Amino acid sequence: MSEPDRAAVRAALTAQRIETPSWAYANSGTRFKVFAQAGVPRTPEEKLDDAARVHEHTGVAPTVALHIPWDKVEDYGALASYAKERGLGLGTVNSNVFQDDDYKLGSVTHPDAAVRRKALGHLLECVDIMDATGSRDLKLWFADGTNYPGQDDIRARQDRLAEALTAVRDRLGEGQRMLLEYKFFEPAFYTTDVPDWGTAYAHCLKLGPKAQVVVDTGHHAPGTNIEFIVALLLREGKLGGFDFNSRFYADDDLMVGAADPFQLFRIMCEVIRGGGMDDAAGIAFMLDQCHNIEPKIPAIIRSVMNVQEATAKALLVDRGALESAQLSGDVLGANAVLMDAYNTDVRPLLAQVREESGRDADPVAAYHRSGWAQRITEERKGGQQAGWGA
Ligand code: AOS
Ligand code: ZN
Ligand code: ZN
Repeated sequence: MSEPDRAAVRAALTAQRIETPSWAYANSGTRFKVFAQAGVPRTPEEKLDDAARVHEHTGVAPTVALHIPWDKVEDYGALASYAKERGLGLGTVNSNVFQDDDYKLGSVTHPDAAVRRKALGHLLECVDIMDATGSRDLKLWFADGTNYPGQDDIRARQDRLAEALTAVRDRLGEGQRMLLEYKFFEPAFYTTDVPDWGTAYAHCLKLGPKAQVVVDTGHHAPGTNIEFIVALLLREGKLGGFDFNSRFYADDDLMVGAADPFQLFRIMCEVIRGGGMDDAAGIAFMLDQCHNIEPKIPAIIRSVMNVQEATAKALLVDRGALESAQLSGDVLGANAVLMDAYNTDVRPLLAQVREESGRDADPVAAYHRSGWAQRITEERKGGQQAGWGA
C-alpha cells in the first residue's frame, strides 16, 4: 500500500490542460432571454483576449475551442497567429448544422439529399479551417432527430448519418480526429439520431481510429452513471474527450463541478484509472458551458479550478490501498479509500502548484485585482451574442 507520490501529483496537475470554449465568453441565455453583460467580446479576437486572461491566471487553459460560424473570420491562419501572440492555441473546431432553416427536419440525416449535401459541405469546410488553425479535433454535435412517431425512418436516418460521417473521416488529414457527441434529447423530442454513447460508439467503431466519442457531462438522463461510460470508452480506446459542464435538469450548461462535484471526482477517478491523463491517450478536456447570469471570465476561471480540484482529489486516491481492499472484498474499506481522497481539502496543494509556476495561489482574486474587468467594460460596447439562446 503506497500513498500517492506528492511530487508526481503536483507534476500531473501542472501538466493538465483544459480547453475553454469561445462561446462561453460571449453573451448567452435561455430561449426566454439573453441578458447582455458589460465588456463582452465583440469579435473572435476579443474572445481570445479574454481566454488569455484565464490562461494567465490558471496556467492550464492554453487552448480555445472555436465554433463555426460564430467565430467566422476571413483568415484563420491570422487568427491562429493572434492566439499564439497571446500564448494561446486554437483548439477543437465545433461545427454548426443546426441554425439554418434548411435543417428543420435534420442536417446530415435530412430526407432531402440536397440538404444533406449542404450540411456535409459545412463539415468539410470545418476541416479546411482545422488545416488553417492547426486544430486536431472536429467536434460533431447533431441536433438531428424527429418529434413524432412515423415522422421519418429511424434506420434510413442512421444510414444517412453513417454516409456523412464516412465522408468527413475520409477528408481528415494526418493527426486530425472527429469527435462525435451524443445527447439524449433536445431539440428533437421523439428520436435523436445520436442519443447515447452506444450509438456514437457504434458509428465510431466502424469509422476507425480517427473517430472518437466525446462525453458531454450534461447530455445524459438523470441518474446515469457517467463514470461507467467513461471507464468503458477508455477501455475500448474510444474516448476522445469531454464537454464539461453541470446539470440539474437537462442540458443546463452550468459551471462544471457546481451541481455535483462528487460526480466530477468519480469521472476523473476513471480517467486516471484508464490512463486518460497521459498525452498518448489524447483525451481533450474541454468546457462546454454558458454563463448567463454570472460574470463570465471569473466563472470560467472558477470552472477550470473545479476541474483541477476534482483531478487533484482523484490523483490522491491511494490506488494500492484501494486495490487491496477490492481484492479482499473489503466493501467499506474500498469505499473509504475513495471517500478519504474526495474529502481531502486540495486547495493548499493547488495553491502550491500555482505558486511553483509563478502564479497567484488564488486565480479569481488575481483576476479581480488585474483591472481587466474594468478595462473591457470601458472599452467594449455592444458585446457579441454567442449564437443561440435568443
Ligand atoms: C449541444 O448541446 C452540445 O453540447 C454542443 O457541444 C455545443 O454546446 C454546441 O454545439 C456549441 O458549440
Ligand atoms: Zn457539448
Ligand atoms: Zn449540450
